Amino acid sequence: MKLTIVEYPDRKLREKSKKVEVFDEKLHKLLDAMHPFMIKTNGIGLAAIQVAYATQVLVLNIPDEDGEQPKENLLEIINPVITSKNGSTVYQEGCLSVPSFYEDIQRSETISINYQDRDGNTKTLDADGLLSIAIQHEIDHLDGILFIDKLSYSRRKKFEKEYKRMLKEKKSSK
Ligand code: QAP
Ligand code: CO
Repeated sequence: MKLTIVEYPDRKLREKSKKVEVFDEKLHKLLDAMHPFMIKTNGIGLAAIQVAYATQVLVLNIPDEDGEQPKENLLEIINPVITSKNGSTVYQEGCLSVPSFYEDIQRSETISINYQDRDGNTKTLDADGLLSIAIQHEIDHLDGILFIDKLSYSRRKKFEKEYKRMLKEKKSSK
């Protein structure tokens, strides 16, 4: 299964992802392709819509203290629902779909979620730190929301200018 990244300003990223109803081979193939794709592209989190599949599927692999991303730490999250959130934290976020741009974003510090695993089993997870931030970032993707949507008006304008220049340079170097 060959995957390609969908990049801003592609309108595909604004689609609302559909709930997974069948936990079959097709889903497993998608999950099995998303993880190596995420690692290869230097990601720590990836939503299916970022590779053009509008389904509520996320993979997350938060680096450990040594910066490694062993497969044992891989989290596959399907149909997530946030059941509680607490506190507030700021982190400099990026996104594979918005390459080379990073900005401070405010989110809840801790969250609890309900979700399903690849076999449809229901799970709960309490997350804090970078995992909590990453899950919130990825769940936003399922609703068609990008981290740049959370910037102030002036920072968003600065982003649009920088990003457009970057896209132009990319094109002219092709
Ligand atoms: C979402 O982001 C996230 O610009 C995952 O050139 C971000 O994996 C969760 C990436 C911050 C928590 C905190 C971005 C790779 C990867 C780039 C990513 C780039 C190459 C972003
Ligand atoms: Co993202």
